Amino acid sequence: MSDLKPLIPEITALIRQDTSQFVRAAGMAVVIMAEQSDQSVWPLAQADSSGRISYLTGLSLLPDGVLKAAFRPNVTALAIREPALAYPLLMKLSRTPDEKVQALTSLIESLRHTPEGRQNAPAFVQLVGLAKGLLADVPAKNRPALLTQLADLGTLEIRLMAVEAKMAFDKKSLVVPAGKSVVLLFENPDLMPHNVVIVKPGSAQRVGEAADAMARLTDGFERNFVPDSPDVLFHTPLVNAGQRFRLTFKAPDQPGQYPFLCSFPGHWRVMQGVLTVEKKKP
Ligand SMILES: [Cu+2]
Repeated sequence: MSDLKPLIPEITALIRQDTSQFVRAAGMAVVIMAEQSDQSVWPLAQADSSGRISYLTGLSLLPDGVLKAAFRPNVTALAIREPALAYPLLMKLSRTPDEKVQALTSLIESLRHTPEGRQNAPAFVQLVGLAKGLLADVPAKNRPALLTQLADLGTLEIRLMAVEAKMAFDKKSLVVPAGKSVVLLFENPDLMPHNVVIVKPGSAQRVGEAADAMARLTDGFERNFVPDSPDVLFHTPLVNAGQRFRLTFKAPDQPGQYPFLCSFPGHWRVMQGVLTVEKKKP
């Protein structure tokens, strides 16, 4: 490798001039191998997007080994600006399962912190796909939690529980921004079944009474005691003792006070609360 050393100035000049990404990347790989270090090319990697891309591509061309793994901190540093290239490389440079989990977790974290307005952009969607692909590289025991985080990207998770032997929800009030994707995780540790029915503003009593009337129907239970009514916006099925249900919905665009109630006949009179839909922040 030391035979390459005299060529380094020439190759470095070539990297600076050549507009072909691949030639620049290959040049960087050669220089890194010759120097057993990235000291000459790291400044180029910090200069601009093209430099970052060439550097990351150059690293990926290096034969696997200790040398390559040494650049993990630099790849981490570039990950925010070049996630599509950096994260797969970071996974390859990770030598332990923990490092792999850490790399994928930080990718998912950065996706979670992407402003909502940019979450429909093709680059974002592509990164979500990339993250799903990288799941195969982490230990199986870590996958379910990471997959849930990925599935919930861009969504707000709120939790609601039935209170044991109290005929009540643990919260009287829930707040979500208008138009937001929401996951309502409803847990029922009580001994009897309950559900959550979110209704139009001012319609709690109307829906509650219609639900009570379903007690006389032979199929009321199968229908979860949820009235067939335009007042009902979103609902879980009846959730049995010790069970939980994830209700996914898009919050109404119209801000307001949306009652939520358990529509099991009789329950709604005490078992209810209000979902406040807040005006979206500009
Ligand atoms: Cu109930």
